[in-house]
Amino acid sequence: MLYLLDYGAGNIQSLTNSLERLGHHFEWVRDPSDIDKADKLLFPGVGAFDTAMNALAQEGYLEPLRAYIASGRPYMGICVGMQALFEGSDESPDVAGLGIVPARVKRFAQYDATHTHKKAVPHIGWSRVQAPEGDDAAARAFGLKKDEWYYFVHSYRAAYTPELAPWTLGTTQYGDESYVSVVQHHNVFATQFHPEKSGAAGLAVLDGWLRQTGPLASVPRTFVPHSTYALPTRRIVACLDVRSNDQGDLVVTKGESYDVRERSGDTGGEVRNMGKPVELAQRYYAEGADEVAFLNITSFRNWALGDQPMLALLRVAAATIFVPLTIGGGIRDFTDPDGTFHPALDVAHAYFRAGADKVSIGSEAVSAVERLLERCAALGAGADPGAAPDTALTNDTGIEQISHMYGSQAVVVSIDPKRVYVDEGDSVPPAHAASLVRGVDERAGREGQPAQWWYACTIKGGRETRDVDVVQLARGVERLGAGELLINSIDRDGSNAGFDTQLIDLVRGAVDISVIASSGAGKPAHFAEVFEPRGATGGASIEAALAAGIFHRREVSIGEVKEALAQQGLPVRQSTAVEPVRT
Ligand code: 1PR
Repeated sequence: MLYLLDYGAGNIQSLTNSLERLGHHFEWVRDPSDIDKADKLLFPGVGAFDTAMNALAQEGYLEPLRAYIASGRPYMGICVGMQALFEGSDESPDVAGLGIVPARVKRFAQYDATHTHKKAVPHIGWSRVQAPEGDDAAARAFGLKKDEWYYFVHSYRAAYTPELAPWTLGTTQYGDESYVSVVQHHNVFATQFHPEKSGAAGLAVLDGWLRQTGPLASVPRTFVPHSTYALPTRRIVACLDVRSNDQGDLVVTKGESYDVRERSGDTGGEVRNMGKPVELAQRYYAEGADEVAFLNITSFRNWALGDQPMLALLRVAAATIFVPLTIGGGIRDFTDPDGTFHPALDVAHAYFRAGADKVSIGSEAVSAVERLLERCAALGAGADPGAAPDTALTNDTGIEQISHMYGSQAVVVSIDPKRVYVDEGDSVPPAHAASLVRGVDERAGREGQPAQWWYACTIKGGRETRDVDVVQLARGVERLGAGELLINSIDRDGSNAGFDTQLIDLVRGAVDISVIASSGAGKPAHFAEVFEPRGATGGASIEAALAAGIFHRREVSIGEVKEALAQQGLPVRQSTAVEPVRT
């Protein structure tokens, strides 16, 4: 019998969905004594290292887990479930790991050894796994393929060293760092990547491990250093803006500058209906989307958890889509009319339990940075929330609480900026000078003229503009613990005119975390353009680009976008893997 170890944090729904899809039955470990009943044990760790290890200790699982592994029965760990095998992690220096693999896990470096290339940390994306020389047979036995891409989300890694060679079945390169991405030694198998989120290629790995019936012939593994510089693929995200239409049905809609009502014709005035959310998302998964995002665009009106159809939609989508799912809208603290307080963490928790891998926070992030700026001012710390002192962090925001519980990679902040033009005679508010750019005017009647503007952040789907600029917001939420930024543009939304590269470059240059460009994609060349590293960003590229309208209207396919990027020499995920047949 296969047992799953759930310590109560993190999204394990995706994994259970994968196992069900593959037809493998499992039981939950509910008590330390269950561990001894297992013939196979799977530990899908998600979140922070200390959260996982402390939970294992508190529940009394540590010793039974060590005894289980020592007994020679098969163990598979995923992500933190792999890192738990090590002696410890710099993520929580005072917390010990299981001590089975003789090394420590350390944080990725932001720069390469020569300090010329900068990479985002966390590492979020699809990368390859290389099997050690001469050990291809073992890799194949576990369903691993060297020309496939697997989905990673982590800030900490075990560096690939000669001491770890006997433990290493796969290595992955992030920038100039080569790390252990698959551990395999006797009965222990573990992946740093998420097989349950790696499409058909990942399901093949899960299935491969589950189908192992005995120990593999052991091949001596020698250390082969890697010297290439490699980044993950550029990700293409399909986005579905979801809301109820005037008939009360949940539909995918699409706006122009956030106005989602039809402007003319028989349906003039109605909410634009682009299709059914789950069906569209399944189509994008089949067409090769690297990620799917659902944004509940009217949830600012009510409490998100009052919106049960959104949760139902997410559950159904997660049961059939095996790439990362992000859900946004309404993730904020809320007080019921009866006075009951619900923290944003509760909303996130419900979304993770329903199958989300990341949550996206919009309006609440602006309020969080406004409060951070107030605390910085009170402490005399200036107007850059990215440089806020520790004493300004009070752990009372959803961003901080969710990222502590689930890891920063699970927290995306969705920014809805709007250009504020600074015409001759006007001056830029000094606090927003960092977000000032110069370029050509796009306002009706002034197109093409030289202009300057800054980017103000908005809330409630662009309905209210706040006195926080995009650089302050980006740096503030990074300081609070967000792992990724989704940069929309109200000016470009639905325009097909291309991404606002000045906006994207501004943000890329201001933060070290992963950046997703959004709004305005009209043709494949727009993606190639936004991924181009430019001087303004210190030579760094962004990690992902998102589109909605062109995909919904079938004007451009995800395959065409990836083809254009591949022609440009950029790595993209083009999988040939076939889902394993259900048993
Ligand atoms: O503020 O935490 O409740 O989150 C609300 C979320 O809903 C935010 O992420 C916000 O961006 C989003 N949202 C709110 N109103 C709208 C609207 O359109 N009326 N959608 C909205 C934002 C932007 C993208 C869009 C891209 C690409 N939509 O989702 O898909 O612009 O479009 P394109 O490729 O067609 O140009 P909270």
